[in-house]
Amino acid sequence: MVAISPFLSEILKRRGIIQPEEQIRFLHADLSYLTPPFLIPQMEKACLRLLKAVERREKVFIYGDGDVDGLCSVALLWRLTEALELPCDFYLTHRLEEFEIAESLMENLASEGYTLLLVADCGTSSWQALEKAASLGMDVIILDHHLCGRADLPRQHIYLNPSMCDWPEGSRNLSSAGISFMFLQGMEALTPGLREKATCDLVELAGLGILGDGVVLKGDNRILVKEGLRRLTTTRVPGLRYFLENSGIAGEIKCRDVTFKINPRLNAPGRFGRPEVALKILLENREQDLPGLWRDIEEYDRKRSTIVVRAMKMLNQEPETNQLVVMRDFPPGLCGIIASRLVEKTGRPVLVCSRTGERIRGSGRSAGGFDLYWRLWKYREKFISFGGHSRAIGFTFAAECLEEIEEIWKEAISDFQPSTSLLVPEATVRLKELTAETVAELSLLEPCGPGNPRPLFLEPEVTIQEIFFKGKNRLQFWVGTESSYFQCFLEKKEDSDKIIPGKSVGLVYTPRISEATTLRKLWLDVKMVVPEKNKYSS
Ligand SMILES: [Mn+2]
Repeated sequence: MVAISPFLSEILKRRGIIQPEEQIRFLHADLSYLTPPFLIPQMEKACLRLLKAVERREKVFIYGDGDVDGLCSVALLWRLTEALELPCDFYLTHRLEEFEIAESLMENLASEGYTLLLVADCGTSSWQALEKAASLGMDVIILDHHLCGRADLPRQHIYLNPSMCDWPEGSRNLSSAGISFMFLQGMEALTPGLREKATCDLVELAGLGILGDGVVLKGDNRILVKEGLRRLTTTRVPGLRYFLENSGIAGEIKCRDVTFKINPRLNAPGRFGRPEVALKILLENREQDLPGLWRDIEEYDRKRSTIVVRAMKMLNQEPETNQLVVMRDFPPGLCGIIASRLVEKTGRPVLVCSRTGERIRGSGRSAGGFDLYWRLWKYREKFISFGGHSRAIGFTFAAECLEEIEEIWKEAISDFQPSTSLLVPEATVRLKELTAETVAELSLLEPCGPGNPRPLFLEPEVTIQEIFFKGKNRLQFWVGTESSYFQCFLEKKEDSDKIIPGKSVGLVYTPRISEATTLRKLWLDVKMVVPEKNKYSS
């Protein structure tokens, strides 16, 4: 195993990864370091139940959410049932129309002879449907990470949900696609020959789902994303291969390729109530059908992009008010995107809604450590539907309740303190201490994301040499130390007038190695310009 430099070791220690063996494990973990599936509560029971279905040739139904995490979960479960040769069908929830699983669906499924349901990325809060299923003699395995809020869920079902009981440390933040992958691993351990049917090769689907939900990239999540990205380049999922070839992704695949190029496209059809289009491309094995599916996805994605750009333009002209936005007849599936954009802009929790007739549907996104779900949970009776988790919620309420909801929201966010923690550098690192080797080694921290951020350092005093590019949103300049020069990128418009050649400033920055040329050059992504040392500390 490669030794870790003192520089990187210090970074890990500050992040709470202290022992040398812990550090090596963190940096070099592969699938063999995942939590063993049967340490997860109820996992063995869930696997044995599915095995029983195989023995009895039961009809199995898969029900899942239509976002990337849900789609990837369903794709994993579908390929599993296929490999097990189980008769199976699926349904994706159209989040425009329904929030909870309909009780009537349970009746239909029972009358069609289904005896086992696999529910992914939803279902924990659908207690009425779960009770109905139990009363009809159907078993349900729920693979979900959403919060429950009830202690009296029907006991005959199997709940694979880290928010409901004590899961091993590394597995606690798994999204549903991660939980589904663990389920596959469990099934493989109990089913001779299953691994050879290539179900274990689907870690890339787990990785996409985890990135789609923005859960913390620690423990099993980080391992699944890291391995998923690595294996994506050689994926055996034909639709994903087609995706990569057509979305301009080449070379080593990074989190941002998934976050900006793959996942938005997979999410797009679902935002207009057609998530099955995206699922089809993940399940399709016939190469000749892929171009048509891809064209459909691209069309939904363009439509999404046009509507979002137009809405943001409109909202940017409005004065910032109480962070509750109501638009008329806006596609409800796009409210979440608008909310996320507003959170990025304002740093505050936001609710974005669409009013159609007498109903208002919407999505909320949180900021800082604000627990959106629990803050509004006590008012859930005011909503027709309400669900989600600490960082994101979805809801519907009657238009006549708008004023009341506005009051509730105002009250809920009244003590919110916007956090600036994103821009607090984790250490002072002088530019003269940086070498291409140490910066290259930082890439071992990847994949970075929530819970495992890219390193952010402070250079307290450096002289600006020259500005060499000034664009609308971007400024590029040189800074110099006694021994070397660094090329800097600044993306924060407000800071651009602080960049004056000859002036000394402090920089909050993330170093990286240039990927554009074969020459290994050190670049700095400058996140903030601060007054130089003396003025900064006074
Ligand atoms: Mn999810």
